[in-house]
Amino acid sequence: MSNIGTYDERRKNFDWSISEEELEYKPENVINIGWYCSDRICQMGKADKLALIWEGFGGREKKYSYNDIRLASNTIGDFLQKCGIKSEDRVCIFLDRIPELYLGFLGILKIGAIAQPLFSAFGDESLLVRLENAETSAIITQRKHVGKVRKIIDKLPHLKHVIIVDHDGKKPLKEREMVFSLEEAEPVENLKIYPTKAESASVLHYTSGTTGLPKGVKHVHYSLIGQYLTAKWVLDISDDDIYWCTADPGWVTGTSYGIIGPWSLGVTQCVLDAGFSADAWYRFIEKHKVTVWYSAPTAIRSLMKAGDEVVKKYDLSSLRHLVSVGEPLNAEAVVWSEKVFGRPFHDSYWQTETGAIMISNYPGMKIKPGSMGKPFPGIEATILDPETYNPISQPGRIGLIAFKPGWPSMMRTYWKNEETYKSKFVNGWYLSGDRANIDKDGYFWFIGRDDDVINTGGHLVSPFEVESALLEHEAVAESAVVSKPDEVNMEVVKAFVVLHPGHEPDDDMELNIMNFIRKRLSPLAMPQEIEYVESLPKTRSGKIMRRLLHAKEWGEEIGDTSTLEDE
Ligand code: 6R9
Repeated sequence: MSNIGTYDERRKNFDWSISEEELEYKPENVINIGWYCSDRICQMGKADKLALIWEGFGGREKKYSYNDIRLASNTIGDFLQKCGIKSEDRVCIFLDRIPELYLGFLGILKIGAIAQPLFSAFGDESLLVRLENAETSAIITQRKHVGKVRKIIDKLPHLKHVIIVDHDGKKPLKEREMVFSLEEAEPVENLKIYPTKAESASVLHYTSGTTGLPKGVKHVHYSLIGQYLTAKWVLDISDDDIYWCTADPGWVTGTSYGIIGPWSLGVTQCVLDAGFSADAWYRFIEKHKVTVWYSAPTAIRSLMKAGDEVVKKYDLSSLRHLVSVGEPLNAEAVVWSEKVFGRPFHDSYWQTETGAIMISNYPGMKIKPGSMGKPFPGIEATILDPETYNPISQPGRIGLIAFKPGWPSMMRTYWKNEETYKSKFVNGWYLSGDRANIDKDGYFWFIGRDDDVINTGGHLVSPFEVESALLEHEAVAESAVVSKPDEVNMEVVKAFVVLHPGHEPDDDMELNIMNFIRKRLSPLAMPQEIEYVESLPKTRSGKIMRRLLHAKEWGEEIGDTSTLEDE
């Protein structure tokens, strides 16, 4: 029997107090995610149980019990406090998926500070705008990433500490830099846990929109109530599972379900900090006997591409439940996974802003391949008419996905951007910014985004950010960025570029521009193709008509061009 039992029954009798009671939380009490994910599990008699099995490049392995993660997070929290970090200060984690990322996350929360995880492949410009906006006090990083911090530190007066976790003690430290080694530090047995309440800020995740700078999505400690129960009912995690979430905690899936969900349930989880290959992933599942696997469509499509033969080389019989998130999960991928793993991938839909899974396919519920499933019990979801913002009652009609506000893990605001936060609510609904329809059985079918944000391999990229970075390249006069179709990543970034006179549109220039973006922003934001054009289509008011370029790439109808400048 699955944890959720029968979906329809759960929906009928749902109250978030189910989660509060299981977590022994009473309104107005202290609620600290760092404590819930380590100390509480130890107090429940599971101190010696494995919390983390970590594997790095070349098969290097480390294991941590719940008592180990309790002590390690105490030790990091204590160190931060001694540096002068106080409650609500922002502490950025800029690390590869090494144990310090996971343990540091808990340590930051334990002292009441706000964790700001950032993807370690980010370039200096991506890092700068996010640290500037959050007025971050400290950054925890590695030797190999510290160069990016050094490049921008003069522009960051709030950043008082650059903490390097793997310093070899040889190279001299620069201004504001300091060394912390988890292995060498004296373990701190007793740390005073900061008495955070339901509405105390916990995590700040940055997400990209069509326009403007990335937005800092503010979450609070009460989000645990949602993350715990969704991990239990959707991912179906139980005590003796071995759980693997393939997402990086630089993104919300990697924190909500790569740290908080599984550890608040006291389960053993695995982390693989190595590059992707089908063999490496299957070997990892076989070796650690992974039972529950949370991954993403791009990874699944890459595994499909690697073929069925490679699957047969490994014993994957431990796998019990498979779930996917981040982008549309095509029906073929569901059918394929059923064929080769004997289990279908269950699609789940949610956002950085929602903090936890909103729509999903549940264990025991009939899956319609290609559909996202149904709203989580306790979540009221609808499709709104894009003109009137009223719910659409006819099955199959496309509209905007919207949710009735009030679930525990909902963002509380965009950092220093209350106006944009408010603009997300209309007629008492939260607008997701995605389009879908609902069939006659209540299943949601994803159609697309309602903005220009590019979802490449499950990662959101802002065309505006890439266009702005392109303009900083000396050869680029104008640019427009759209997505183009891609077999594995669904879509990738494509840039249209007008060069300044005197610059040649040759292969060298293309590579040069691509690398410029990769270094400044990230490998994800790097255009996979650059097309040189004489001019860009613009509206009479001078705005670039991305819609036209997008339609051309996707072979779609161009639609209304009546505001085009050249007509
Ligand atoms: C958790 C996460 C959110 C956006 C979301 C939507 C897309 C997520 C999806 C999906 C189709 C799914 N998305 N899950 N699209 N099917 N099952 O991914 O958060 O990085 O904020 O992205 O991703 O467009 O609005 P985030």
